[in-house]
Amino acid sequence: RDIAYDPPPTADALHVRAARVLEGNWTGASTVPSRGLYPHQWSWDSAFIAVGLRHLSPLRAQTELETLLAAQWGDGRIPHIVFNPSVPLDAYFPSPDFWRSSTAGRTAGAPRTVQTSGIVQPPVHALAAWLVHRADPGLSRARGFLERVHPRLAAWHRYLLHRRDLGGAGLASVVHPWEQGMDNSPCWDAPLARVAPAPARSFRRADLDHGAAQDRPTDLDYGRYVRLAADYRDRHYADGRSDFAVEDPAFNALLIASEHALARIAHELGATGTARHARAERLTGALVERLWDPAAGMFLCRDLCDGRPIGERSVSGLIPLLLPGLPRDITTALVGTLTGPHFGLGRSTRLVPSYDLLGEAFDPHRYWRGPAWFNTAWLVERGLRAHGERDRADALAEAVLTSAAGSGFAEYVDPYTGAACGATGFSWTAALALDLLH
Ligand code: 9WN
Repeated sequence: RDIAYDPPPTADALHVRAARVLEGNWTGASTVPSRGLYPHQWSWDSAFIAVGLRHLSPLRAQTELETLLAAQWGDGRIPHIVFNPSVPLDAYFPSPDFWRSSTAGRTAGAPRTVQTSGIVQPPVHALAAWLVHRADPGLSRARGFLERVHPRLAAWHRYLLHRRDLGGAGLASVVHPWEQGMDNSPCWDAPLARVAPAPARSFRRADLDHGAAQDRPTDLDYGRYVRLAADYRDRHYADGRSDFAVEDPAFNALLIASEHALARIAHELGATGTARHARAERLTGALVERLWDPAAGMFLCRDLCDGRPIGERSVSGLIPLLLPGLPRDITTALVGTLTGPHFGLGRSTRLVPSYDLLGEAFDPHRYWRGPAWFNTAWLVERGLRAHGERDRADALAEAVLTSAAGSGFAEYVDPYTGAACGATGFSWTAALALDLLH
């Protein structure tokens, strides 16, 4: 046997197992994050999933993104959930009858034929579309993939940069914790405290049928999520004043990374892309100006209701490391924070915890209040690599692979032990592990 042609057995096994997870979660036109807990299509999940799927089937990866983009609203927003009509209403809460997109969202241009939520999730899509194109440019060109997705991605960014510039400084704001994607992060505790929760008896949580209550957000969190979403729906999803409005570092860093990707897409389609790159640089300046905190050595969220920074350290504040145009002193400080006592990477933790190990609210098992997630690890890995931190990037990539395999592709893991939390067979965990294998 010529060992040069024989991949290492563990890598091979992981590849096959990850592919099996994605196969099992594929519905024919898109992938569910997890069969039990999340039986519909989620926006940023699909972007991460497409990044991994491109190694298995560039066609499926393109389809994943195109299915999501087909549910885009007339005002440009990409909804955070696209509902599968064949799934029973009580399988996930809030269901389509809560969001009522086709009626309450009519003035904002919600689609008529597909039911969606009315809020958004982080804009990873243009970055994903570019990576998917690069995996098989021949197929992409033959199918006109970029020609078709480009106008939709451009409208999505326009929506975020105009309708969601609630702070007036150029950055996009989120108006619900689900929009930022890290639902119960301690960053939201102070802004959410102002929101009167909807009564617990007015809704039924379906998530507790699948996930352990101690790993999930609390009932009080849910009461507030429901109140904010219902108020937004009752305003017909019009953007403007809101009881919850936050400028978040990860959300904006992903928008900037996607703006750079959109410039490359435009260039591939024959335009120069220069204006978009320039805008991405301007946004990077605004991100630093508004959200960088030199004393914390990381980016912090800004609460637009009182205009003040939120003094909680979340992994969100490390994700801007992804950006090529950050000043050197900032990237150095970010790496210091990542590997220092608050996040412990390479010392007490092997993956990046979602929240400050020393923070009062830290809980190694409760969702976004401490556990390590694979999408954030993948983003930080790219950031480390982009800034020349090769050894640290290699170690993090290796930790993603071993933790993904060892946890059965868990949704999230204990940041110290790597023990599985939440769902297993989770799509973005499998997809991003696959990406790091390549
Ligand atoms: C609400 C699907 C989504 C992820 C989010 C994660 C979780 C939903 C929920 O699951 O949120 O959108 O019901 O808890 O927090 O990041 O996109 O995987």
